[in-house]
Formats: sequence, structure tokens, C-alpha cells
Amino acid sequence: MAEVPGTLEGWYALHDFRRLDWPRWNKLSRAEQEEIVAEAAAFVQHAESPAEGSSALYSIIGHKADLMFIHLRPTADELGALERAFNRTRLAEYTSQPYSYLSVTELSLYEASARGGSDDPEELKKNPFVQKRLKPAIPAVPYVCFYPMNKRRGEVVNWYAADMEERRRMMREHGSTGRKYAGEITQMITGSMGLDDWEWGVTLFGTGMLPIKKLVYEMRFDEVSAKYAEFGAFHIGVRVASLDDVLMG
Ligand code: 76R
Repeated sequence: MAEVPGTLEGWYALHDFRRLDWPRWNKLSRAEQEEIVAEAAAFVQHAESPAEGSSALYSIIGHKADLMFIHLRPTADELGALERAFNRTRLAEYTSQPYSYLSVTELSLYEASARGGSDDPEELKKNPFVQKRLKPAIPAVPYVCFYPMNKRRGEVVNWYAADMEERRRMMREHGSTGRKYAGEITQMITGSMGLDDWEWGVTLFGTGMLPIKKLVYEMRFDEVSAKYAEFGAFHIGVRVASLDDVLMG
């Protein structure tokens, strides 16, 4: 049987997509719109200042949605509560939820277990690098890209049957491609096996749209992506300071 790498988990993540019913929204008077936005803004403000965790609001480009909330919290229950709190706002009467994704920040220990000795999870969790991965601050950059992915198990290759050393080597190559984009891209890998329809969520925060495109392109050539990765729908968002930016034009 293939060796299972240890994983560390941190905050739970909900990517909550909302689509606005524009024709109904546009029929409202300016005063009604303002009232609805003010109520929803109070929800956003509440979400963005948690005791522990982090939230951010994005405007989604294209037909897949209009808004995306990213919520990070210590428990999945808090994510459910946030979803319901939005559903209780009047704005929810004008939105539907075309997509959502539940996952948990994850660090797989290919490198730590290769170094040997130090793979006691409680010890590793104290490391500041690990803390940053498991309890990430959402970077204040303008662009976000979210997509879910699996590692393929086909007739020819199967990630889950590949030798641990081989997987470690490929993950090392993957990490070194990723690090070339330091300063331009911050990645957030969230595991979703048993939680949602794909195996991982990939969230890339970018200073620009092009570094996102170029990183994803370059990674296609990494063995781990070329041979084993399959991807779900890509969602591109632009950070917005408030709902006004999206709803009031
Ligand atoms: O977190 C770390 O920096 C440690 C090294 C590392 C791990 C363990 C790392 C680095 N990744 C890891 C795990 Mn990643 N990553 C993706 C994608 O589009 C594609 O081809 C794949 C989607 C991108 C764009 C990306 C970016 N990574 C993982 C895992 C879990 C694998 C497992 O357990 O089997 C997945 C699914 C995954 C996918 N990765 C990096 C990046 C970037 C930019 C880095 C460098 C980060 C940095 O050093 O700051």
C-alpha cells in the first residue's frame, strides 16, 4: 500500500458565490437599493471582523457569479452561521447561490517527513511558516483566482499508487515553480476530501491577473500537474472594498 503523508489542518474555508438577479434589482428605487445595501454592508462588516479568522469580498467577472465571499474560521459551524446570516438579509432575496466550496487549509508533510524526526504534528504547528499556511491572512491584493482540483487516478498513472519518494520529488519541483512567483502570488491550498466534490481548493491571490495566468500555465508543465492534476471551473474575482462597488455602480 502507498504511504500516506501526514497533513496539518487549520482554518476552515467557505468560498460562497452569489449571483444577483439584476432585472429585479434594477427595478428597485435608489432609496430601496441603498437600504438593502446598508443592511448587507452590516453583515459584511460583521464577517470581516471576527474574533479569529478572516473574510474578504470579491466581485466575480463573467457569468458564474457576481459576488464571492471567502470566509476563514476555526470551525466549519461558524461558516454555516455566516452563510445563514447572509441568507437572512434582504439582499439575499435578490441573490441566488450558484456555487460554494467547503474546505480546510491544509499542509501536506512531504518535505517535513522527508527530513525525518520533526514530524510531530503539534511541534510542526508551532512553526511560524506553518502557522501562516494554516491561519492565512487574506492578502490585500486586487485579484483572486479560485478553482477546485483532483489528482487523477486513471488507467495509465495514479497519484495515490505512486511511490512516496516519487511524490516527494514531484512536490519539490512543484514548490520551486511556485516560489518563482513570490511577491506576485500567494497561494492558499485547502483540502476538501470528504468535505466537497473535489479533493482540493486552490485559491491564488495575485497582484495582477497575468501572474495568475502565467503561474497556472507554468505549473501545467510540472510533472505533478501534467500527469496527475485535473481541474474544475475557474473563478476570477476582483477585491472590492464594499458592496456599493458592485451593486450601486
Ligand atoms: O506550502 C508550501 O509552500 C510548501 C510547498 C507546497 C506544497 C506542500 C506548495 C507550494 N504547494 C503544496 C501543496 Mn501548491 N499549488 C497547487 C496549484 O494549477 C496547478 O497546476 C495546481 C494548483 C497551484 C497553482 C499551487 C501553487 N499544492 C499543494 C497541493 C496538495 C498536494 C498533495 O498533498 O498531494 C496541491 C493540490 C497544490 C496545488 N504551490 C506552492 C503553489 C505555489 C505558488 C507554491 C509556492 C508557495 C510559496 O513558497 O510561497
